[in-house]
Amino acid sequence: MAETIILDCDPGHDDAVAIMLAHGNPNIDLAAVTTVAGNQTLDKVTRNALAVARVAGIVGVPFAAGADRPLIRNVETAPSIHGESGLDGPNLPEPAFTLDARHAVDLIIDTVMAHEPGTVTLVPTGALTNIALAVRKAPHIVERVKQVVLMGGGVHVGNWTPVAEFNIVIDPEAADIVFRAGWKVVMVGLDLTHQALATPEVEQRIAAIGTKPARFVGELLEYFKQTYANVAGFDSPPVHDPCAVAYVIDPTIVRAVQVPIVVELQGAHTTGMTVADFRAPAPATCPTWAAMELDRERFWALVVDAIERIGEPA
Ligand SMILES: [Ca+2]
Repeated sequence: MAETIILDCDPGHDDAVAIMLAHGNPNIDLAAVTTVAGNQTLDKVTRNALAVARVAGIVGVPFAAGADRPLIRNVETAPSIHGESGLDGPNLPEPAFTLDARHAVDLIIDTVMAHEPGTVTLVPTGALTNIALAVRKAPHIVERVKQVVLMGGGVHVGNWTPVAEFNIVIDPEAADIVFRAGWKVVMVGLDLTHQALATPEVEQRIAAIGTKPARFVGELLEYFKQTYANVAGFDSPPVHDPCAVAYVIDPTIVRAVQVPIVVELQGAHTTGMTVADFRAPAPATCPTWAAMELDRERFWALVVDAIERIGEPA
């Protein structure tokens, strides 16, 4: 049985790989792709999502644009990591189809309600603005969604500030709504995604596939490698977002621990921190989980397999 997901993203180099993993893996039914301002402006990340769809040969999946800014705060983008386009590196093809007419929030709600209860997983890999707005507009989706598997946050490390991760800190109020909604939330944060490094060996395996989509991913990773080296001193870039998709495909690839998590909204130095309480075992009713450890080999095998299955579209 394939797992049905809605991918809410801000492509974004690692988002592009997440889209390809979701599309290429036979155990994922990609029901919708929605976009949110984050790595770049909404117009840019939406255009990028459609470009990736063309490269990967995605047809028949609705794509919709969502929030162009956080709930309260000003727009903050990440050109230092993702470039001026949000997806610098490869040539981006013109979109092959047009956006769904609905706002992303409505597409998310409609898609959840059109499926059986407990069958749709939300996979946000950007700011949580659209998901928070969906919770406010249609609170009944909370009990209908199977789980939220999000890339964001972290327990022991930040990236945009010393203690906060980009997706959370650019819209912490939205993250707070999502973490406190009551549904199961799996936080695939930096503790885990910093283990998903696109090493030279990984780059070689992707290059060896030899298709256009593989070359596209290779060019993305090459650009991402340079910016991560310049900005953060990484030898190889962490490919965050597909880790959340991989968890949905096979949860045994990720070791996740049940732990209460809250989002800091007031701190002078800690706004956007995801505060995990490890003082005692989590109560059985605790809805939040933190991903801690990645089976690197099986993760990259999934990514390589998905790109191989996509074949030669574009
Ligand atoms: Ca992202």
